[in-house]
Amino acid sequence: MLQLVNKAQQYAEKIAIVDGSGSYTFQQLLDKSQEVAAFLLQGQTDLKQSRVAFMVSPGFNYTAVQWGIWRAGGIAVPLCITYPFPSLEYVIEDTGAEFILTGPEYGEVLSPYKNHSSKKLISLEEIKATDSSTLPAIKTDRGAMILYTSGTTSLPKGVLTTHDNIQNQVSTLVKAWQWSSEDYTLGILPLHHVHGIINVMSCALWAGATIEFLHPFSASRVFEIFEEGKVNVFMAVPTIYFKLISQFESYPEAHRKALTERMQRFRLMVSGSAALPVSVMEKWKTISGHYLLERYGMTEIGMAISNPYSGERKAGHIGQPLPGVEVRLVDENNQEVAAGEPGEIQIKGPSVFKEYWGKEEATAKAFTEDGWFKTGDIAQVDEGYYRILGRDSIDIIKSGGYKISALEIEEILRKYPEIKDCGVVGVPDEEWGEIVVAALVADSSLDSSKLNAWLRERMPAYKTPRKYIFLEDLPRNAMGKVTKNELKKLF
Ligand code: MLC
Ligand code: AMP
Repeated sequence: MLQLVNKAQQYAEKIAIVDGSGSYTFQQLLDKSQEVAAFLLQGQTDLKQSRVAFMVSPGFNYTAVQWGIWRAGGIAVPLCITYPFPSLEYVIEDTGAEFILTGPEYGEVLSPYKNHSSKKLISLEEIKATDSSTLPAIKTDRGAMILYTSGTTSLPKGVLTTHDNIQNQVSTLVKAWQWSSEDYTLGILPLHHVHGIINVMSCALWAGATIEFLHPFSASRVFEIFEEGKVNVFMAVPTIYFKLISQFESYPEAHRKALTERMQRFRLMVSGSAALPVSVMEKWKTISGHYLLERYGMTEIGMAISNPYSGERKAGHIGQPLPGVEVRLVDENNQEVAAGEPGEIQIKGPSVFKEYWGKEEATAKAFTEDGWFKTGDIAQVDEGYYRILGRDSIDIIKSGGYKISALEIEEILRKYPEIKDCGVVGVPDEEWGEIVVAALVADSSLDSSKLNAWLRERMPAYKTPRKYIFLEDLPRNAMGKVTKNELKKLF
């Protein structure tokens, strides 16, 4: 990803980042990331792909730390800033991170790592300008980043991408969506997933554009920033568009009119990470004048399929393969399906990740023998435009744009003393896409608010079940396997 750093020199005096603490030029980003890199190296010549976990709020410091890790030769492992300790510990231990960098507000949650025998917990405040050491030359086939994704196994998997992978993911989008140094975007998405890191932050910086971070997300603040008149590119998940629509509808007419006029001047508005309901798309068109550009991607592949920047965008469709991305639809035997028939999306190309960190078997299972990555998403092509029909696993839930594993939640629920058995599913929800719900076989003494409090110490809010039902037994098939489709109907 070092091309990103090199490109920054071209825009040295331009504003790269705006956050709650001020505005920062590309030169300041280069200087601060150099400082972070020199501090991490401590006299070594290269971190040699050591994992560096970091828990930093979206903003200038986040980016400087990420670039600093890359420039020192490390692998960047961004931690979700809303995770409770057990979820952070899983990522830190699974990656074998040697360094953990933390913003001052996260020192407390990470304090169990203070004075650790093999991991260095470093507060950002400790990083001071050192006599800069020479930074290593880094081959772009080396590992750059590990992002965690939930899947069909109970434990999340670390997705390792190389600098080459990320460079391809970013440069493809910059070209396809015509990013330029004139652009100004708003960063509201979490920075431990590709949507926020690649599509918004890295594309903006690659093009020499400015990114303003807003954290935490607030629909009214988004509109206030829009009103300032600088933003011209905006990307979000469908849940955010839903929340913005509700906010917009609460304003008096004159305010709505002024906002609409402002948004009509934007260059581009994009939706992705989950299916965009046609109703949301249509309402947004009325409000903003924009026909949202919907695209499809995944942590393992970056963006793969997109509606066109110029040309017809089709509601309910994800578009066509991006340049450099090979896409095919196959049946259960990995045979390509006939035109118009549904099949699993499989992907090949330089954007596709290297491996699941430390999980050789899972990596092998994720690819066909001839090297196609199996997404697990089912689609069909209508008049040249791909349309998502569903997923091959009922255990994967998408809520608020986050991918959630039902199995992971069940495993944690089963550890609760009063729960004997459980089944977790996702049920459709207008705002969140799906919400997580759980059927419990439990002692009658179980108090669900106590259970919720217990869960919140073990998983972030977005994974916790929103509804419970209590059953004598879970519905099962003749083999004794829980029939999740039956379970869904019970909600
Ligand atoms: C939070 N809440 C939920 C929820 N998440 N309720 C139901 N389902 C969920 N999933 C509840 C909280 O408990 C809380 O209620 C209230 O909503 C506000 O919580 P919050 O955490 O403050 O939420 P908010 O900041 O409003 O978050 C909403 C959001 C967030 C949409 C901004 O979910 C988000 O940033 N989503 C984006 C995720 C993302 O970037 N995915 C991309 C993955 S990459 P209470 O009652 O407890 O106070 C990928 C590849 C690709 O998918 O193609 O891009
Ligand atoms: P993640 O693993 O969090 O990166 O999520 C990737 C998944 O999000 C994909 O496998 C799809 O199931 C889903 N997804 C992404 N974009 C879209 C979209 N535009 N429409 C429907 N699903 C999407």
